[in-house]
Amino acid sequence: MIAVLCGGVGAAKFLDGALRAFEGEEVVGIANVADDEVMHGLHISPDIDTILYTLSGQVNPETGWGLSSESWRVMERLEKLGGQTWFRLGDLDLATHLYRSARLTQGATLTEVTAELAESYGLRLRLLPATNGDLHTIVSIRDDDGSVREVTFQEYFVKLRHQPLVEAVSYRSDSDADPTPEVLEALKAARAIVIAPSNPVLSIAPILAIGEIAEIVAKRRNEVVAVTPIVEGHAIKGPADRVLDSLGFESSALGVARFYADYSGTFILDTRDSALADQISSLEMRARHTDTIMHDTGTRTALAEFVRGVIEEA
Ligand code: FO1
Repeated sequence: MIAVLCGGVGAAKFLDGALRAFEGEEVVGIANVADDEVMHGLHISPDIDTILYTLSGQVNPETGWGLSSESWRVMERLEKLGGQTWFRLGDLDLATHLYRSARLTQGATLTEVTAELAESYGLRLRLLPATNGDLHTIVSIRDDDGSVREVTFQEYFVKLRHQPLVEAVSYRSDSDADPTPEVLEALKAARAIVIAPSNPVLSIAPILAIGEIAEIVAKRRNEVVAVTPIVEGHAIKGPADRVLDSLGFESSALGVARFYADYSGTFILDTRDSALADQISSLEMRARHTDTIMHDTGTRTALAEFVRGVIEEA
């Protein structure tokens, strides 16, 4: 069994390839839930939903989130009513949020509801939220007048279109943001742990902010393989490069490797960055390189197959 620490779009594509590359072996996705937010009274789990929709072949390919054949009648009417509409919820996407929110209100855990949704969307992997508790990524941004204020992740990412300068990112949890028993069991039982090509600060760090998860991953560092989300200094999607910069991490594959140095003994670079291999080796990390840009099923599968080869190198 392979456990994969996952964020949003990049992770969903990697999991799609992993299901093919690790054919016949269980793949368990451990998903970031610190982007979750309650809006309109609905519990929204964007990284989980991006994985559900991508792996069921229904994701909107242009955006990487939401559903491909979607209508927006509810949002149009909500706009007329003067409701909040900066976070776009399609009519069919709303069904997922309505289902999840009703089940949570009935007392189900996010783990149970995610398993039910994975079943309904026909997923062939186990998808586990990193925690059932409240864990939120909070972004401290500097406004034009120089003042610093804290916003939720979705406010930064969507409402402010990740334009503001990021002063800091923190991961807030109330007392019960513990890892779920299923997550701990998967991390201990996995023959390898993969850190998917997700935003290290916005998607992976919140998972590693859960103490027991960080401990197990660090202890199993020799069986951990991290895949770079940054190629030639740029993120394939989203603000990973700029956020890394603003947090003092060089927005390069080397910066990401440094970020993961305590947790991963192996780092997969893109071949375009293979010149960085020596510097990565000096972090006591095995550096391997391949084509890491996933633009179709073939490249997703090839990347996952390469990771499998690296895992089985030992
Ligand atoms: N991202 C946007 O840029 N604009 C949106 O209006 C938006 C709506 C949305 C609705 C449901 C959902 O699951 C995701 C949505 N996202 C939207 C993407 C979301 O902000 C990101 O997927 C993650 O939070 C970061 O990976």
